[in-house]
Amino acid sequence: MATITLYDLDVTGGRRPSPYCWRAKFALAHKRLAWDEVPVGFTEKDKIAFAGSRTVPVLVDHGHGAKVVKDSWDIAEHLDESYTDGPALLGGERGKAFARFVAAWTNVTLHGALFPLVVADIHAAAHPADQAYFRESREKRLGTTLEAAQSAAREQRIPALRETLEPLRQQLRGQPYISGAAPAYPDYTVMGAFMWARTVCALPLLANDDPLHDWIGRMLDLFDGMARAHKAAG
Ligand SMILES: N[C@@H](CCC(=O)N[C@@H](CS)C(=O)NCC(=O)O)C(=O)O
Repeated sequence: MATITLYDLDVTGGRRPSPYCWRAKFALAHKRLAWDEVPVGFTEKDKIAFAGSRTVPVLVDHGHGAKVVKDSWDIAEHLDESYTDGPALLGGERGKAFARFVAAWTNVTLHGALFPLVVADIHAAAHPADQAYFRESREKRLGTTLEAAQSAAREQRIPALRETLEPLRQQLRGQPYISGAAPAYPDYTVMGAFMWARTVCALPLLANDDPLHDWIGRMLDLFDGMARAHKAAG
C-alpha cells in the first residue's frame, strides 16, 4: 500500500473529472510520490466525512502521522513542506504568490468560462445515484436547466472561452510551460481545467490550430503519459 491516499471524484466509466483532484494528482506525480485512490461519487459524502469535508480532493498522508489535508491548495503546500527532496511545486514566497494568482484566475475566469460549456455533460457522466443532486445544486447556481445552459453556451460562448485563453498563449510563446522551462503547480492548476473538459466532453473546445495544443500535449505526456492514459470522453 502506498503511504498516501487520495479521495478523488468519480463518475461513470472510471473517469475522474475533478479539476481540483487533477491538481493533486499532478502534484503527487511531480513529487515522485505513489498514492492509492479512493473513488468518491458526488453524493458519497460519508467517505470524506472523517476529514470534515464535503468536497474532494482529500489526502491522507500515512507517512506523516496520518495527516488529513482537504483542499487542493493545502495539499500542494503540504507536499512541498513535507517532501523537500523532490522538485518544488510552488517554489518560495514569490513562486507561491504566482501560483496563487494562477489558481485564482483558473478558479474564477477559466472554470467560469468552461462550466456552462460542459455542465450537462458532467451530469450525463455522473453516476445515476448522483445525478439528481448534481442537477439540483448546479441548476440553482445557473438559474436554468443544465441542458439549456449548455446549449446556449455552446452557441454563444466558445469564442469567449478562446479569448479567455489568450494570456496563456502569450505566456507560452517564449517558454514551454506556464512556470518556465519546467512544469510546476501553475501548469497543473490550468491543466486540471482541461482535464475536466477532456474527461466528460467530446466536443473540441479549441480551434485545431490553437497553439495551446502544444502545451496540452506536453502536459498529457508528463509522468509517463499519466493524464493521457486516463479515460477521455468520446
Ligand atoms: N477549494 C476546493 C474545491 C474542491 C471542489 O469544489 N471539489 C468538487 C469537485 S471538482 C467537489 O468535491 N464537489 C462536490 C459537490 O459538488 O458536492 C479545492 O481546491 O480543493
